[in-house]
Amino acid sequence: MTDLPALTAQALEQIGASDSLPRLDELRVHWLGKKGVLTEQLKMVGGLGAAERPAAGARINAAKSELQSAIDARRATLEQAAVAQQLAAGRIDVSLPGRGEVTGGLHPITRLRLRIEELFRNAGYEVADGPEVEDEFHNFEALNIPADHPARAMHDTFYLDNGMLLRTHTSPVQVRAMRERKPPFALIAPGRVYRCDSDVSHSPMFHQVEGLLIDTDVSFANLKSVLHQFMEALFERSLAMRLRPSYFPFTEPSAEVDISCVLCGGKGCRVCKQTGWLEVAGCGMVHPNVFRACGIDATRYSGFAFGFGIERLAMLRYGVNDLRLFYENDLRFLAQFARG
Ligand code: 2NM
Repeated sequence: MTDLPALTAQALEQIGASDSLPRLDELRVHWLGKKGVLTEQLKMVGGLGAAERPAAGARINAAKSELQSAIDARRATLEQAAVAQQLAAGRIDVSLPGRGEVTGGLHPITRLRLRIEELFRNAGYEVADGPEVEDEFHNFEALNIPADHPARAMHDTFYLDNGMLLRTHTSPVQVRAMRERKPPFALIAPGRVYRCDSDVSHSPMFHQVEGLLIDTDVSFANLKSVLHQFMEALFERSLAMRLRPSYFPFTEPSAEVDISCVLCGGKGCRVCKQTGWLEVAGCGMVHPNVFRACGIDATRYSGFAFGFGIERLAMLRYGVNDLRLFYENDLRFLAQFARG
């Protein structure tokens, strides 16, 4: 028989030096497997004399269990090391600085709308809204624009299959307010409006703010004063303002509102086409026919109304020279309005 202590010592050394679980399993098969070294030794015991057999068998079995214990211990060590390595690989250093989050921002049109709403709220106006899908009565009829009126064609209306339409202005919000409330009241109606019109300076959808104030003894001078104060508050500077006679079916008299050019101060530039003036709104005294359609006593009450486009004012306020930038949602453009 081979020198059992020497074999055992060799096996223990190999087991202690094994550096992986597959390698350890190879060793187990080699030493303890069905055809392993110690199993072969055990088979040879049968060839010994009867006196030697029990002691020889016992020695080999003791050696086998010593190797099995060594393998089990080594396996535990290797498995622990593997877990430790996995944990180390997945370790997160919580003391590292974060990646930082990019904060979003409000769209410039939204920002300007909120500012306009704030200015009018501070002046005692309510902010009202209403449906964008409207009927002919609220968008036209009640506003003194009958079916055969040329102003209907002027409005380039989007009609829907069910006889409804996309509102061409936010005036239907004021119509609903007049029919639901009792004067005196003052409100603005900001929102999206739609016109079948599209080129470099017209979008089929744009944003409007319209205002309406009704009380006894409301005058054209009141209208001019409110608009002038609003324009100066919006642009944060002294401005000249003038009213030019105009025509709207829903107001009489009606006027266009010009302010002195905010880019050149009135000297004349490309934006104001060398006139020194910018047209920024339309306005007028509510037409008696509108009052009648909305159930308001035109002999007792008078009111003024005005309307302007938010995009136009945003272009002037933020120095944007192309309307389309507001609709493309290019982050390089939008990010410039993210804060402040
Ligand atoms: C404008 C110009 C002039 C206007 C009139 C009304 C209503 F419903 F009260 F009659 N709302 N808005 C109005 C008047 C709008 O926009 C250029």
